[in-house]
Amino acid sequence: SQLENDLRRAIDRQEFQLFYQPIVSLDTQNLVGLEALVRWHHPERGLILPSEFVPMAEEAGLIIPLGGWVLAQACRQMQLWQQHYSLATDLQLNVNISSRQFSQPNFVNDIHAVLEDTNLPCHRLKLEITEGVLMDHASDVADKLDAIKTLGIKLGIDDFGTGYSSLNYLNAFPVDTLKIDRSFVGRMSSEEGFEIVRTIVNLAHNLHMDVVAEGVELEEQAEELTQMNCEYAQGYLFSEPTDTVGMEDFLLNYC
Ligand code: G
Ligand code: G
Ligand code: MN
Ligand code: NA
Repeated sequence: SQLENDLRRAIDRQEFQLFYQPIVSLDTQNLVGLEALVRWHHPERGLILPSEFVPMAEEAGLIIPLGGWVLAQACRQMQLWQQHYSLATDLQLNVNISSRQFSQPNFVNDIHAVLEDTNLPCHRLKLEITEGVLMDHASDVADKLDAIKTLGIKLGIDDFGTGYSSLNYLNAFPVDTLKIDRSFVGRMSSEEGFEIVRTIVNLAHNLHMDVVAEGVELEEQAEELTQMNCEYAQGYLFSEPTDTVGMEDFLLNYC
């Protein structure tokens, strides 16, 4: 398609941009990390969101170079911010990884090389993968996850609850964090929705994982999540995803 051709050229033409969204501690309200979210500025169509082009980039294999660009760009930006704002705590950098990226034979080495190039310590990076990656029957999934763990890179499961994880898989792999999908957080005002969120938080804690609630928009949700001992939250209540300039304003309030 035309859009796929455009996508093919978009990296060289520098049409991609990263937005960042804060992740905060519910207990202290402190900023603990940032999730990098890619945007495409199409020369004719304007801003295109990843829901429109990431699936296409996966299909065409273009997610490999695009994912490499995202990771390097986000690591560099993180280092600049950490130095410039002399932040008291080391912020975590969350980067989304598609299953096609993960299944590359050199996936772990390539990630490690970017971390070495940019000097971002391994423990500062958290890879957000989806449940589908864990459920992939490829024989090297466990080895890759172990190699990531050995390097000290963190792992989070994105959109948790929307996939088809077997709890056995979840327990077998070295996962640090569950991110509760925002569709569940959005239904917390109903009794069933509330119980589903509480059940996921308890599940994570029983498996020694911490929890990020996504899509937190209301003070009431933040309060209920805090009472459930959910550690972290992300959503419009704290900040929308913003470009680097907007993020710098946000960071100033934390210095
Ligand atoms: O903010 P938003 O519309 O951008 O994000 C929509 C979805 O796109 C998210 O679920 C996220 O997982 C995915 N996404 C955003 N940035 C990236 C990226 O750099 N790589 C991959 N693989 N997915 C991304
Ligand atoms: O699937 P992934 O969680 O990585 O995608 C994040 C997506 O969710 C982005 O598209 C982002 O713009 C969107 N998002 C982030 N915070 C909120 C929120 O509080 N409410 C809603 N409705 N969407 C959000
Ligand atoms: Mn994500
Ligand atoms: Na998500």
